[in-house]
Amino acid sequence: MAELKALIFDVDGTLADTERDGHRVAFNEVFKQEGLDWHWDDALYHQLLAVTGGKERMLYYLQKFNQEWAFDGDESALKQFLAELHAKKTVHYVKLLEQGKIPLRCGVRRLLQEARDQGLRLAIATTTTPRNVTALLEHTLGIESIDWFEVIAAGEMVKKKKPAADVFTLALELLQLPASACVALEDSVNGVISARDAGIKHILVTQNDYTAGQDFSDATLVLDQLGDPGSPATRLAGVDWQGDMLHVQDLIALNRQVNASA
Ligand code: XBP
Ligand code: MG
Repeated sequence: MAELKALIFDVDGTLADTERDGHRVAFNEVFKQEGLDWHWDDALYHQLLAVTGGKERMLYYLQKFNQEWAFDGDESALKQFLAELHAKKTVHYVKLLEQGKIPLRCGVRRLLQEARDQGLRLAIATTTTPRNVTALLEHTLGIESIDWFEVIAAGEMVKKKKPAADVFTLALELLQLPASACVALEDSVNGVISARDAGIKHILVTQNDYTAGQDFSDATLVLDQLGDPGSPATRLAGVDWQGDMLHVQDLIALNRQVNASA
């Protein structure tokens, strides 16, 4: 039976609540800067999150929520326009991170430290732009933390973004580990599907405001957060779990349980 060897983290919504005060704000800033009358309020953004990836999300917005907007060009010109807009959005987003506007979620720093202390390997499987990941790590945990993660698998490195399995499959390949030796840490149903379809059976969800109510029936355990001293985690669904904080020892025990029942 494969013992737990690595933790594979999603970024947006899992390591940090990056969407509402990060990506959404950066999108709106770039729309304004470029003279577009598009504005994504919180309710609209919640709906737009159905589609992962910033470029794909803008296209979805135009197709579903802003069909009146006219673009003078064919589909490939539109995609080029959105790609340029997206590159500018990344600049705004990284600025927000540099200003320290986006902290890590409760318990993330603690769990990463525990994992490192216990010799577990760390990886990332994310949809977001690699620059966004390194900037988040640098401005929360310090620049050296980028090297804590042996693997950073990102949406742009694969054919299909989440919910497709590609990015988790790539993370497993780069780690050279079987799925049974890894836990995926996610916040959304798209991420759970991606991990599941990559063959990962051990999936821990820490849900957030945007993902509450999604179908997490494929997750092993669903919590509201990882928990820290004075900020306990609450179990919401999945296997039995008791405690105030999710520890590496819990993940090791859960991995055995998941593999034994597979
Ligand atoms: C995250 C995303 C990302 C961000 C924006 O999904 O969907 O698209 O919203 O990042 P997940 P980019 O957490 O499932 O990986 O604008 O760089 O694409
Ligand atoms: Mg996420």
